[in-house]
Amino acid sequence: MKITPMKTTLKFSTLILALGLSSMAMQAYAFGDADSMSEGPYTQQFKALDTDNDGTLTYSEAKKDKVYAKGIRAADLDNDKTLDEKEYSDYKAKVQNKNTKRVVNDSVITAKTKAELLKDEGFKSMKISVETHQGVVLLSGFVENEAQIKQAETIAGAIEGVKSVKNSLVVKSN
Ligand SMILES: [Ca+2]
Ligand SMILES: [Ca+2]
Repeated sequence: MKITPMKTTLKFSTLILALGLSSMAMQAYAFGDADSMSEGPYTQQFKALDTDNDGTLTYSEAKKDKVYAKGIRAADLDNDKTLDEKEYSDYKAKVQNKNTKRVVNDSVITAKTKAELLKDEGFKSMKISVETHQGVVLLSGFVENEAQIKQAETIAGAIEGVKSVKNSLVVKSN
């Protein structure tokens, strides 16, 4: 007869303990969720733009980020006039990849142009500076004669990815 109430008390306190633990676990989960679990690389930026905090960006919200001022229709894949976080971050990643590629291409163009110029005996002793920005190659420095100026420009213009050549080469005056 004495055992039953003890058991009940034990069960009751176990239940309280279990409830306490599970609510602590839920709180920990909730904190974890807010801090890191759903965070992508663009989550903070997305939240900053979402001024009414409804989880989507209207065109006017998104356009505060200049990346979307031009490309908003391309970003809005389901064409519902708002960007959800996935649409936002996919487009952002795409644009940033493109930018990274462009920078790589510029340095590849510079390296290839220098290599091609060095293959030519006439340019080996010249100090020709090559710079590339967004596919535009700038040649500068001193060469021996007018023909070399043209030749360097032709060589640079033939490199893959070159949009145009700005030729600032000059003939040595001595
Ligand atoms: Ca919004
Ligand atoms: Ca959309």
